[in-house]
Amino acid sequence: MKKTGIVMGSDSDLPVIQKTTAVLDALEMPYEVHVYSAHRTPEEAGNFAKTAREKGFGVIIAAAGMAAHLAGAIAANTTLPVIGIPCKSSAFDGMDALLSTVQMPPGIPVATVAVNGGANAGLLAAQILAVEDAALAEKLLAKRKSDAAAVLEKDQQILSRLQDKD
Ligand code: RP5
Repeated sequence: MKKTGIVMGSDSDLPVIQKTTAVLDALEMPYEVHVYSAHRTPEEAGNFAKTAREKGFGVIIAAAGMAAHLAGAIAANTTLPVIGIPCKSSAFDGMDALLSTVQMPPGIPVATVAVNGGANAGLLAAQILAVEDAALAEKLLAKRKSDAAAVLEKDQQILSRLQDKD
């Protein structure tokens, strides 16, 4: 299976990325995590993107907050699919990072997930790689089924709790 590259702009973004790695661990997907910033270490971020395909990566997840140019800067340097996670910082509730990540100009796409959407970034990476990987697609299907079963279980619990009050 191809690796998932994960890049965060700062180690302060780690709590968001831990949601991503939890998903990838559960799906037994190989990944590599780096701290590279579009602004503080632009050369390292660019080099990672430029060499990612030959190093066996199939998709890259980039998480950053504030003026979040990391996902776009990574995408500018590779034709691998890039998933952007806008991270919430103290100002603007993450709207700054959301707009910086999602508003890419035509030609350089970034598939942007929700603010702090680390789990969905992992799932989207899995779905991209599962296009060519039937075993991974099966695992995704099994997860959907168990997630749905958990919701229906909660439905029953709420139903009986409210009925008990009557
Ligand atoms: C961004 O600036 C990082 O992705 C982080 O979300 C934000 C703040 O970085 P630190 O000052 O915590 O290193 O580049």
